Amino acid sequence: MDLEKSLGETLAGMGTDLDRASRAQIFCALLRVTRDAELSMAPAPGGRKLYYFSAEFLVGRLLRANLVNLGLADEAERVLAAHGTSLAEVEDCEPEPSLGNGGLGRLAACFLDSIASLGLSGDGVGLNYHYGLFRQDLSDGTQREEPNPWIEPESWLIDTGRSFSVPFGFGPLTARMYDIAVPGYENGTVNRLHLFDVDDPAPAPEHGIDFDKGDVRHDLTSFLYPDDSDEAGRLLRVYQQYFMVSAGAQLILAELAERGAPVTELDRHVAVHINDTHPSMVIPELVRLLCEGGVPFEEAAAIVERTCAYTNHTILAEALETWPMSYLEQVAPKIVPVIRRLDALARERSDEPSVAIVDQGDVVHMANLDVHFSHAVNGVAALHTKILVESEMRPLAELYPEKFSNKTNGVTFRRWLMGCNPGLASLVTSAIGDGWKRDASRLEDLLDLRGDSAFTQALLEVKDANKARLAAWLRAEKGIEVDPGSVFDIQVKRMHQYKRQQMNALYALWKYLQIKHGNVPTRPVTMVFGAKAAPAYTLAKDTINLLVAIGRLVADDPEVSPWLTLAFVENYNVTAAEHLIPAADVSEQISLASKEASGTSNMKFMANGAVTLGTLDGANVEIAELVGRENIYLFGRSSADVIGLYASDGYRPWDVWQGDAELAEVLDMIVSPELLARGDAGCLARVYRDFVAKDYFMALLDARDYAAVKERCLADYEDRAAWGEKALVNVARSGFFSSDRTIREYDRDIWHLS
Ligand code: 26V
Repeated sequence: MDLEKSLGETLAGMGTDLDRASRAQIFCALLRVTRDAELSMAPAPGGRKLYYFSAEFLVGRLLRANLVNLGLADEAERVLAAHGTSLAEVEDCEPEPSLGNGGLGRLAACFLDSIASLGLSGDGVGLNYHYGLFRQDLSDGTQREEPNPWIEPESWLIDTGRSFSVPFGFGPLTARMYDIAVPGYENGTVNRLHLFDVDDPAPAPEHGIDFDKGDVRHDLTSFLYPDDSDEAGRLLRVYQQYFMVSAGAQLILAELAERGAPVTELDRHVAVHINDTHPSMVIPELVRLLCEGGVPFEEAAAIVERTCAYTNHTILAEALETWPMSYLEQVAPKIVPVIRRLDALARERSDEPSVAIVDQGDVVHMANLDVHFSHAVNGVAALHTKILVESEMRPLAELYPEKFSNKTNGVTFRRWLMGCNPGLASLVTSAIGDGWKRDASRLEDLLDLRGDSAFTQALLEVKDANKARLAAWLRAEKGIEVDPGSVFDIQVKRMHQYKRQQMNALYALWKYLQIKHGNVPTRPVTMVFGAKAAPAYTLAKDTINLLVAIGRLVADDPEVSPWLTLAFVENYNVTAAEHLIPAADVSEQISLASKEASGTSNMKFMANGAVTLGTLDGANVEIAELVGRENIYLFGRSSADVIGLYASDGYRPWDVWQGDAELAEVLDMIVSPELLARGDAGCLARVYRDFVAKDYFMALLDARDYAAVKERCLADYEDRAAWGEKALVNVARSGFFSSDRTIREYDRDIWHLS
C-alpha cells in the first residue's frame, strides 16, 4: 500500500490535507486507512480454527501495533515527519480501551498477536465493555473509579451486521457482533477479535461506576467486573459470561455449517480455549446446542471435551469461581439440566467430593467443570503448573494425568520491544541483524557481544535516553517530576497483597529513615508504582493511599527529596507501561513465593534490559535459570517454605516485628503524625493493623532480606560496565518469553491448528 497516497485521499475526503489537518484528524485518517486495508485482507487459512474465549482482552492502543504488523510503521514515521509531526504525537489522540484488568487480559492480547503472526487461524471472543474496567482518579490521594469510555464515532470496531439470540431466563437478548481486526506480522493474514454487545447500550454513569445492575438489557456490556458485593452484581457477572459464551458458541456452529461440516465433526474443525473460568459455561452451552442439533447427550459431551481446553491463571482461592445453581436457573436455565448431567457423568469417573462439578450445597465449581470436560489443562509457568498438579488440583491431576501440561507465558516482542523501545530495537538490529524480529530466540546472538564495552555503553545510552523520555512523559501527562539521572526502580501491576506493594512501601519508609540518619545513597533512587485496586478491595486501596502519602512525605522533606522520589502513576494502563518499561533499571517482581502464577511484566522488563529484583515465584524461576544468578537479584522464602508455613499455620507476624526494633520503627511510621498529615487515617490504620496482626502474605517475613538484596542491587548499579553486561544478558535471554514460542507450544500440544 502507498500509505502517503491513501492518507492524502482520506484526508481530502475529510476536507483537509496533511499540512493543515489536526493530529486528531490525522489519527482518524490513519485509523481508517489501516482498518480498511485490513478488512480487505484474507483470514489465516484454516485447518482447524481456534476460538479463544476470554472475559478480558487488554489490547492497548492499536494504531502503532497495526502499522508495525502491516509493515507500515517506518513509512508512517517518514510521512508524518515530512509534515512536521510524528507517530507518537498522532497516537496520543487514540483513547485506550480498558477491556482488561491485568496480566490475564494482556496475555490474551499478546496471544492474538502471535496467533495471527504465526499465520494460524484463530479468533478472540469477548465482550464490548463500553466503559471498561474503570479509569483511576487519584486526585485526592485515594482511588476513585470513573468510567473509561473509549468508543468514538470512528473506532477500530467493525459492525459485522451479525447477531445471535441469547436465551436468558427473562427471555431472549440480542448479541450484536463487532470485530476488531488482528493483523499478523508482515504475513498478509488477518484474524479477528469478536466483541459481543447489547443492542441498546446504556450511557455512562455521570460520576463513578455505580449504575443500575438490574437493567441487564442495557447495562450488560457497560463495565468489566461490575461490583459483585451484592447479588445483583453477581448475577450481572453471570449474565455477562453466558452472553459471551452463548453468542460465541452460536458463532462457532454457524461457521462450522458455513464450512459444510456436520456438528458431530466439531472437534475436527474447531478448538475452543477457555481463558480462566469466566468462559466456562461455553462447555454446557456447546453440549446443549449439539443436543439441539440431534446429537445424543453422551456423544455431545465427548465431542465438546475433545474440543475444549482450559488455562488456569491463579491459585488464589478467591479467584476460583463458583456459582450457586440458583443463579444459573435464573440467568441461563437452559444449561442447568446440562450441567446436572455433566456432573453425573463426572461422578461416574470419580466419587471424590472435591472434584464434583455440583457440590452438596448445589454450587457449581467452574474449574472442576473445565477439567472434566476439556481435553487439556495448563498452568502458565513451570512452578505454577507444578503447584497445580501437586497440590491445588491434585485429585483432578491424578484422575487425568494426561490432560495436564505447562505452557509458560510469553509476550509479543512486536509491542513490547519493537513498538515501545525503538532505540533498543535498532541497536539490537545493528548488532545482530533483524532475524530476531521473526524469531526472538535469535536475541541470544547478543551474548557474543559480552565484553564489548562499546556495545554495553551503547545499551546504557539507550536506557538513559528512555529514562529522559519517561521523565518528560511523566511531567507532561502526570505532573510528576523525576530525576533522569537516578536509578529507576519500578513496580507496576494490579494492586494486591500477594504482589506485596506493601513490602516495597516498607522499604521506602526504611530508606527515608536511613537518609534522615545521614546514610545517603551514592545515587538518587526513583521508586515508581502504578496499580489499580479492585473497587471493593479495601486493603488494596489503603495501600495506594499509603504509597501516595509516602510520596508526599519524601517530596516535602528537603533532606530526603534530593535522594529519594516515590512516584505513583495514576491510571496505570498499557500506554503507561509502554513508557515505563523501556526506562526501568530495576524490575520489581516481589510476590510471595508460590502466589504469582507467572507474571508477564517480568518478561517485558527483561526484554527491555531491566534487571529483576524478585522472589523465586512464577516465571521468575525460569528467568533466573536463563540469566544465571549473577544477572538477577533473588531474595525471600522459597515456595516450598511458604506452602509449609501455610500448612502448619506456622507464621506469626508479631514474632517477626517484636524481635526486630528497626522493623518495628518502620511499621510505626505508617501511623506517625507525619504520614497521618499526608494520608487518610482510616487507610493507614488498616494497613498498619494488617501488618502487625495478620500479614497473610508474609511481607514482614521477607522484608529484611528484601531490603538487604535491594541495597546490594543498588550498589551494583554503580559498576556501570558490569551493570551493562547484566542488562545485555537479560535482553539476550528474553527470547524464550516471546508469546510466539508459547503459541507454538499450545498449537503443537493442544490446538493442532496447522
Ligand atoms: C482477579 C480479579 C480481581 C478484580 C475483580 C475481578 C477479578 C477477576 C479475576 C481475577 C483473577 C485474575 C487472574 C489473573 O489475572 N491472573 C494472572 O494471569 C497472568 C497471565 O497468566 C499471570 O501472569 C499472573 O501471574 C496472574 O496473576
